[in-house]
Amino acid sequence: MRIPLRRRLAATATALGLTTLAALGAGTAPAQAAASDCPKGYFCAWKTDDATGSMFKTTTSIGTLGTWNDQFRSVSNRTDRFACLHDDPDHGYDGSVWSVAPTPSGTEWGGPGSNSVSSVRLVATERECGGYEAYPEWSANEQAAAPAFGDLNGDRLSDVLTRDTAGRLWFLPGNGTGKLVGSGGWNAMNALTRHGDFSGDGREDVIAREASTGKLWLYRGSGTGSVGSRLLIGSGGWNAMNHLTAFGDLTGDGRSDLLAVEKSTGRLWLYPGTATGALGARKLIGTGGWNGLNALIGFGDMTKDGKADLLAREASTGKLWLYPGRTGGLGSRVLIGSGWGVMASFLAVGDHTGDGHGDLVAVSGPGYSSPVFRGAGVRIEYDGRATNGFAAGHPESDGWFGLNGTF
Ligand SMILES: [Ca+2]
Ligand SMILES: [Ca+2]
Ligand SMILES: [Ca+2]
Ligand SMILES: [Ca+2]
Repeated sequence: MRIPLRRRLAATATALGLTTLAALGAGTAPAQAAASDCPKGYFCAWKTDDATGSMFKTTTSIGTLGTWNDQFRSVSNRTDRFACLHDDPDHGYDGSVWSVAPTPSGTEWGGPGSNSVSSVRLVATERECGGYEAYPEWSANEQAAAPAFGDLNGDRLSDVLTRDTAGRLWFLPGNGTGKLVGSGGWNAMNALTRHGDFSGDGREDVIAREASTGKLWLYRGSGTGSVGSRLLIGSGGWNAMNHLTAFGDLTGDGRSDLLAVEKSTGRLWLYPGTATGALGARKLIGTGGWNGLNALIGFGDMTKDGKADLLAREASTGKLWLYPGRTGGLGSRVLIGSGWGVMASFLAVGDHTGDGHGDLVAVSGPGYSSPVFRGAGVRIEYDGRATNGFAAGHPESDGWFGLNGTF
């Protein structure tokens, strides 16, 4: 239960609504017998190692603990949020911070056992215990040379959408901030993809697969980074597919199309977008072997022929391949580079550097190492070249950990 945070950012503590000492006193319960006495919805702590005796409890963040300062030895978190236990008062970051995962329906308990906790903060995601926002920082370098791919709000700056572990959706316009565009429930989706316009209004849209039903939903982009009402575009069966990839227009009708790999056969299917926003009859564009590729990236036009292209990573080799778009299908693949196996995910960000070439962002997995950063959660930018492929990557941030999908 004692979880040291991997990363901590000094001097960025965000003071939330802190309760007063008086409220703390009101939350202090009389002597209790067991950890199970911690009520659902509360964070509780005890001065003993076995969760017995006098019990502290709270449903809100608390900046100073009064008589409970430096007293916590065992804790139970029956809220639905992470409890951040700060050695500093007022949720400071000079000392250690522990995060305790939510176990709202359980009676698990454990402890810092440190007699060092001086303030408690309840937050939606573990990242926030470390002083980070729930979303990662995203900076769009330059306006794209042309209105393009990767831009949800039409300002020619590449945007990112990210889902946090609490199931919220954030729009990152590229100035380091995040705007909440989905207040919850997105964890019901087990695939998220965007790129290109499916609804026919010229704005980028989001496609999501509902895990429990295998239904496919189109969330129409509003043009401001948020998504509007959803439209059912697949009535079921989509859990049989892998690597759902909103791609851009492959059929040549100006509407974005969807690619997906059939898990049972390794076939690659093209689902054409139509005038109604629904998907047309699917077309086989890859006869097999696509299960050997463990990342598909709808990249936009790398080859500069006006047709969207696909990048795909080969699982066994870590090689990245370019599959150039042809009208209605894909051409022969071209090797882009090796060593990509260490990356956890990819993000096509359009022309992020303003030179007319599409760029790629990768987020590292645990095996990553560079002179600047190492480990999982490093954002690495790869600038597109005039010819196919990318310049050497440059790591930009190590704050892309503990997320739940960026796309
Ligand atoms: Ca934008
Ligand atoms: Ca649209
Ligand atoms: Ca199309
Ligand atoms: Ca192309």
